[in-house]
Amino acid sequence: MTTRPWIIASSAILVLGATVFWFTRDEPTGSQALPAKLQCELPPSSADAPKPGMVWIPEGVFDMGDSVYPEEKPVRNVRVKGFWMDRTEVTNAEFAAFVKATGYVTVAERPVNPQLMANLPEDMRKPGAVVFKVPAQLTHGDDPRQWWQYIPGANWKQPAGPNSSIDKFGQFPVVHITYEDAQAYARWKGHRLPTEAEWEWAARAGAKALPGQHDQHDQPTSANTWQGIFPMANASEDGFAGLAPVGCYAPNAYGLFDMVGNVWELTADVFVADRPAVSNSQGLDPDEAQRPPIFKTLQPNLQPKTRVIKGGSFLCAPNYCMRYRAGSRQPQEDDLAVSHLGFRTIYQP
Ligand SMILES: [Ca+2]
Ligand SMILES: [Ca+2]
Repeated sequence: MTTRPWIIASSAILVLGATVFWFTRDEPTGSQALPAKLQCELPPSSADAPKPGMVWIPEGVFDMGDSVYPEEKPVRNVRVKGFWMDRTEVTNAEFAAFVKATGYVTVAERPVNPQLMANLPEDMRKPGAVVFKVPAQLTHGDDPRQWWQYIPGANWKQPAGPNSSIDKFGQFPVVHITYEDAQAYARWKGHRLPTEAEWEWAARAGAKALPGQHDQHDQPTSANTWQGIFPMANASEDGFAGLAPVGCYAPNAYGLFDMVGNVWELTADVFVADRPAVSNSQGLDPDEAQRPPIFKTLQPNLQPKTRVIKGGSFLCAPNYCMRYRAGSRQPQEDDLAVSHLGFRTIYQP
């Protein structure tokens, strides 16, 4: 039984600062159109990969962090050891195989415990998830409740609610996955979630120093983001208004697809807004990638409430959420299922 400690989703969503859009049988725009593609062709998997679809991320040292939003600072020098990483976001087909093999039930499918959240609105006491919909109009400023809706019955199998389906979307990234769900999948695979440092190093793909000053022109041209004024005008110049199948855009230099854009990706790290610099006297922290995912300062029985998510989503636009970068980060409630969030795993022999 989940507790949903995110209080009336709106506050959580406000923190998210970005949002989701999803194809449904009854598309948010009223259209019945399917996405431009249902699958994109991936190159052959590397012959030396221990498991199909993973690529090697070599060890290295880099300047982690960025300077666009306060939570990305301070930039600091970090060392990461090598690991294998899923070259794509985990897909619906992959997650379905896990559920079929284990009978796993995701957090968004489980009953909510109303005793722990007495102030929850009635419909939020039903299992469900938060789904992005393009608002018909904006009448309440930038209140994100205008484009996010809690939909009872929404979950990974029916991402927009009971009238939606993933029947044709096996190669799309799975969404409405919480930290617990992602951990369960990773354990089943014999993998784990990346730390923030591992994820960011992999996304940089060997670029050790930060790029220069950021501005709106940094929006990537080969990634699934939002072109236009969020949340009303989406020009879809990248080919997709909503989610894209995995692997439709050029991979980075390590062979990783969609690290930036498409879905945000969960990491193992607890989100700390005022994280300390981790440099030692040599200017780097050799243990950054080896730190346990849960900070040692937490009380044994205190469950962390938020994790770091990385890379931005198809909802990130220049006017809202310029987080289509390796160094961007946001907090994500542990038991909040949302339609712009997925994950990928790593394997360290
Ligand atoms: Ca797009
Ligand atoms: Ca992504």
